[in-house]
Amino acid sequence: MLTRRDMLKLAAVGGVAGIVPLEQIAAAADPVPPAESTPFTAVMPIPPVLAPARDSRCDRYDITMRTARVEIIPGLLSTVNTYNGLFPGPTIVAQRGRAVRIRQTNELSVLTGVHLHGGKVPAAHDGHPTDTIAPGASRVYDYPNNQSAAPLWYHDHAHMIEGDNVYSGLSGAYLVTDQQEQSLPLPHGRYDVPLQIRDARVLSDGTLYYTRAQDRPHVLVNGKERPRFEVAARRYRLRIFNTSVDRPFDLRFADGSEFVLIGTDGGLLSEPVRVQSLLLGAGERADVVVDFARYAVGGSVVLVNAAALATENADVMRFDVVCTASDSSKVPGKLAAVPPLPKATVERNFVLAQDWTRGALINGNVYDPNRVDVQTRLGTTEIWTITNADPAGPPPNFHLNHSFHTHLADFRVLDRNGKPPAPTELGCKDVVRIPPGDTVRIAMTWSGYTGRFVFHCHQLPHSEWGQMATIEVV
Ligand SMILES: [Cu+2]
Repeated sequence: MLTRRDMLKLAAVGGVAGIVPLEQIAAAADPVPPAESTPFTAVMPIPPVLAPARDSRCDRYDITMRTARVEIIPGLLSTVNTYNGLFPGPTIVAQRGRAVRIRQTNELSVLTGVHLHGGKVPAAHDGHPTDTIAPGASRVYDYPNNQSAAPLWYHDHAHMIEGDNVYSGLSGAYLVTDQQEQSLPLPHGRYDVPLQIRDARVLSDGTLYYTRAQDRPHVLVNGKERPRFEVAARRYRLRIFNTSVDRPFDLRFADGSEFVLIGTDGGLLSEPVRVQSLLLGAGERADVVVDFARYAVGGSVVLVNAAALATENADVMRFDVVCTASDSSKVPGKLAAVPPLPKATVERNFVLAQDWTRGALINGNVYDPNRVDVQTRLGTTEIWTITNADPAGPPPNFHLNHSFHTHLADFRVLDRNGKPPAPTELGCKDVVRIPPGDTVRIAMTWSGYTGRFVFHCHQLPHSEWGQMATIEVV
């Protein structure tokens, strides 16, 4: 079987322009059919929180990237790439202001590199695409955690194979917490649950197969296909991560019931917002509180994806209400201070486009790690106007979207096509969806560290295909 990785190797000789875009690789012709979906059979696991070795200066972790055989679909074993043998990787909980030092050892046969997504991290520790870990090697990443409580995640970022590597399993949650968050009466402990949602194509022989989104019929939550999760009839905090390499999810409860959005990529909102849906592009996160007390014990509710294709099963997972429990949690009317940004002094325009012969482009260019595309001075506040220049198309059209991500700096979404942003785009963000024809304005302050950082499309087949650029902060 010629895999995507084989094609990348073949194409690498010709440089990025020679890469076959993922969209042009159909899985349908593959002789091994996908495994049957088994909704609500597997029990959703919660990735374990890794225990650090603590010293006076930091929390230390050792993580090994290695292959593992895991049961994504009941009864089938899939070989995946992992952090510490876990799919997804172990969760790291970091305290604001207390540094974390992670030694990452690569026991895989591919180049890797680890980016702390949403982290304000010095350039040398940001997991720059060319700053990779060779098979057999290891390196240390230092994360200062001088930032507010937020649902970050760590994932692979090795140049031109980040999509393959993340798809194969190299991602995990990294939750920054702080005293302000801990002072709120939100659900916590066992009632604070991460949901890392992605799609996949698992073949009937167990192979986790990398292909375009429309050929990925399986939906995984915390590494299990369309699982079920037992809850008590009370409030839960759910940290939802779209860890798909390029598929948006429009998440709703099948009964249309409301839930409360309390935070986005970069942390808590100033005030909670009642919503009935969450449209999350690849890489986006949402922090929500759901009250399962509305259901009787013995009842259940399915979380569905309204952005599924008409030919796909829209089910994501099922919550089974199995008992009652006391509940002193609540969602306060004021969550966090989200101060306005300083007045912007620089404005820039970025046009995203796809060219089947050249690649996925930012302002007409494919990524060149040796080129500085934008330079700014430390502390500058900027407004970026980002346009998806390509026309809309009929489904399956996942590949026509973009998911714009900045390293180092969080941003605020100012407007989308001149209109106020949706609730899921309030607060501090680091990824924003840019569907065909849309123009989105964002504002950010380039503070914290000097050096070269990337910004890119978080539809990783696009960033692999060149949709990435460099900002140098001086
Ligand atoms: Cu893109």
